[in-house]
Amino acid sequence: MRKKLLWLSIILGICLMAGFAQAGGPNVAVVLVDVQADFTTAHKGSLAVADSDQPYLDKVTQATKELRKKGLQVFATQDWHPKDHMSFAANHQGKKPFQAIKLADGRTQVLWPTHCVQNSSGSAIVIETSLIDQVVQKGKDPSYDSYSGFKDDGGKVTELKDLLKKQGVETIIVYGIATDYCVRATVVDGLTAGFKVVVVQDLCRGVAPDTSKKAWQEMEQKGALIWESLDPEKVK
Ligand code: VGL
Ligand code: ZN
Repeated sequence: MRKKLLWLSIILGICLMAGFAQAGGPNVAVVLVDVQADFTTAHKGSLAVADSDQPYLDKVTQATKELRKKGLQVFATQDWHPKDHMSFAANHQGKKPFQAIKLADGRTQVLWPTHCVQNSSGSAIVIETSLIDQVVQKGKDPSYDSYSGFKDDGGKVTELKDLLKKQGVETIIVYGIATDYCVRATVVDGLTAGFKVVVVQDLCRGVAPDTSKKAWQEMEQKGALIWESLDPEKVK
């Protein structure tokens, strides 16, 4: 009798350990970052990042379908700027896109081409919207940029953390655009908020190789798990 109990606990232990190596169950959700027309070459976006062609979008769609099949909820962030947003170079006399400026409070702000203007075609999410359970919009305040899906640079939070916590989510699987800006910031804030974070490398695209490389290092160093590609088998 004792021996049976011992074997049972050993088997249970092995199952638990195998479980820890995976991400899965109802406590796992997808956070899809800014897969929007303006960030993709597929849609001739104003701020299109490299390799964001239709095959990339198809790969994101396929991965998202597989994760939904596993029962995961899909949350999508959407960059959603007013026309007079401070991150647009066009709103700063004599400044050019991709130039960095110093703000009055000493922070650095990269200026961008006008992108993801609220209700414009460029702001549209470009994978089937039926794959998405909830959209979280960000960057709505003209005075602050918001790379993170969780909060803007002024510290104002979005509803993302509460939505995830309310669903009992403990682990988020993150992918999208751009690796070095919105993916990086969302991953870092997700970790700070106490989520276990997995980032899927080949489902992300970055603005520039050097900043993307740094972003991967930072995300890993801060505790994110980097998966080179999505293996649905690793997700229960
Ligand atoms: C993003 C630059 C400006 C992003 C958003 O989605 O990474 N990058 N706004
Ligand atoms: Zn933006």
